[in-house]
Amino acid sequence: MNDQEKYLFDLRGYIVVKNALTPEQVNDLSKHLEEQRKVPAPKQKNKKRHIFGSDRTVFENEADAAWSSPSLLEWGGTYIDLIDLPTIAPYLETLLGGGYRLDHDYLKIESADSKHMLYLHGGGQGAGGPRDIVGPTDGGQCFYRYNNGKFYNGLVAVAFELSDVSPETGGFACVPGSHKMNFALPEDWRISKTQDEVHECVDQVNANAGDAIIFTEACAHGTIPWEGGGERRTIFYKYCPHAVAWGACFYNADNYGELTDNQRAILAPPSAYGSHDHTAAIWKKAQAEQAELHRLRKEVAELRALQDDTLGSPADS
Ligand SMILES: O=C(O)CCC(=O)C(=O)O
Repeated sequence: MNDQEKYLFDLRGYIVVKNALTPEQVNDLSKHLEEQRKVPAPKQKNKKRHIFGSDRTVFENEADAAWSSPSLLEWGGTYIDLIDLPTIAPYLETLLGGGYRLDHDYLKIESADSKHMLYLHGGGQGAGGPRDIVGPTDGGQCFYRYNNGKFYNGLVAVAFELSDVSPETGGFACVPGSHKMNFALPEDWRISKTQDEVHECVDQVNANAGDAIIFTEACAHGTIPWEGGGERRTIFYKYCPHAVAWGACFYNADNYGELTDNQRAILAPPSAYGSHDHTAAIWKKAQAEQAELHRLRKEVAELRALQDDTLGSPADS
């Protein structure tokens, strides 16, 4: 992160990294997304899905594990590479310090039928006000400061764009500089149902396919209401310092195939000690216990099926 980028991030609360992804990576991410869009959500049959990923854990099936909610990482390919992307990692290291962790991920599709309004949220030091999404529960996790030559952020989002977004259509929005605000966001500026209603203090930030917008959650931000044709498809990977957790679930690094040591460390649950040996040993045990639970559940299901075959199911009698 060069001095100009540091200046802009401190000034506005976000920067745009051009061409963070190669065209091949954008294609691979899009291909996996288009495959997943054909699969309806279990509880929303026939409804088009606009959101995927592990943000706000919701159990979709009775057997879902309590530790790791459904995540984009299960889609594999470039979704795994995004955990520790060489074009993004130096920014995260500067903004969050060493040992940072991936807290949650999601993917959002904006189009004429997604009907998202702008809902400004975030805002440092509780400046989002009492009606902010995290306002009433902000225990200090939504922080931003720069001290003694170091950045401190409670949550840093990396928004990877998969489509070009034309300036008048929609996209990421924020109140630049609000990560350092000391006054609550005026309530009647928070929600805009149309672009005409968006207050002039809000910046609309456009980026093309392959670009990444890096922003601090402490900056009041949201999504400009979509007006026009086409689609915006954006992947969000959100990172915390190693001692901080935002989501209610953690990643189980055993669930996503072969990972590098660095990727595994970034998926670790929170701890003041980072990926220190004694913390790693605790999570290793928890992962082994989760694997054992899955094995036992599978065994019980197989025994039940065998019993039904041997005795006949109640429907056969
Ligand atoms: O659409 C966007 O880029 C903003 C998303 C957002 O508000 C969030 O991730 O909290």
